[in-house]
Amino acid sequence: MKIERVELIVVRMPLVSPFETSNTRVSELDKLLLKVYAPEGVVYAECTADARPFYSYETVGTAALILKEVLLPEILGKDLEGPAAYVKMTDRFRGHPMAKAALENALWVLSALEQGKPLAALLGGEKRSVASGVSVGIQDRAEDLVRVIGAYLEEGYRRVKIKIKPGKDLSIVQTVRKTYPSLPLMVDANGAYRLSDRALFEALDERDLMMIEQPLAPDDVVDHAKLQARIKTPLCLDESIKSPYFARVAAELGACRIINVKQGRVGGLSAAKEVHDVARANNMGVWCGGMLETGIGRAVNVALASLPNFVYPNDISASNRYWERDLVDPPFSLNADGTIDVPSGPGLGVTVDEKAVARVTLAREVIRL
Ligand code: OSB
Ligand code: MG
Repeated sequence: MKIERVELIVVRMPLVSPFETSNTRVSELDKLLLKVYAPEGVVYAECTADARPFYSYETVGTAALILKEVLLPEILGKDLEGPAAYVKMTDRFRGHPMAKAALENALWVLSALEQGKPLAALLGGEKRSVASGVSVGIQDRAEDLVRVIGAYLEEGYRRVKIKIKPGKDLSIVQTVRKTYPSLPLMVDANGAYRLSDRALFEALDERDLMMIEQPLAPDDVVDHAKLQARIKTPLCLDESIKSPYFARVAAELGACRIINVKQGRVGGLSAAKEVHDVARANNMGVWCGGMLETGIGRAVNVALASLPNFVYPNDISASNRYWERDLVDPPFSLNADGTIDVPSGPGLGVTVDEKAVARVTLAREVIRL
């Protein structure tokens, strides 16, 4: 395959409701999309970076810059064998996993088109549908949270993840548990605590949670191991697992028992597959995390989650949980059994709705040789 040119498109998507985590609250999201032109076809990819560096240091701006000045000049106009060759060529550039991943996504989709296969099949996916959970942001009042969760449960979601932060943690979990005693429930702190907060986690340990996601800061891998040794509830790492190497570190230190896999965070689908494999070799199950993607990124996540060691419900919800109008046709919908179908058509398996993209486009730049 040979990439002839790439359009970098910045879109601004209003969320159906604001989303609050321990470090920010957003009501609209800027996303960087890539429209990639090759002889095999024109494909889209989505970068998982946000407008501002709350989740990771990357932003829409840094990703666009790295793509334009570093990654695209490396491959434009060259004969490329596929994603593996791209990974090899760009491995020597340090950092910027989300920028790297976005372009690698496009190459995977092009390879899938070339071979006439769905992306899931090319990745080694086996499932025809993936279990869907929902990630619920911090709400102003506990009653709001209970009501929001109730509505999602009626739709059929298989598990609920609630965001927590200091001051909105144990009491919130207790309130939710009182209303929904047997709900598959987990919490995500996005790194808001320190090991010195261990009393909180010992209390949460009695609340029958499926797992506690990223309680401590991204760099605190050793402290996660100390915390995991003190509680029976599995820890799940998200931000800390920056690459397949950190999956190994976490396994060897006992820093978690479950990994949230996000292809953007670990530097692409090849690395995400490696994390999946390292976890399996260490008897850890994984699930697919989300970055409030549009349907373009969601299609990639669904394909990834079809791999066999994705054994927990994923942060892959239906399009209408995020957007009034998604960017793909058909949008992703929730089946009655709380699953989402893995697209079976070649490539991404969904069509990008270019009119919908045009309506939310803020900026567009063509990069060519
Ligand atoms: O920590 O998993 C996270 C969204 C943005 C940034 C970080 C996270 C999240 C979510 C949302 O939890 C998951 C989704 O896309 O549904
Ligand atoms: Mg998380």
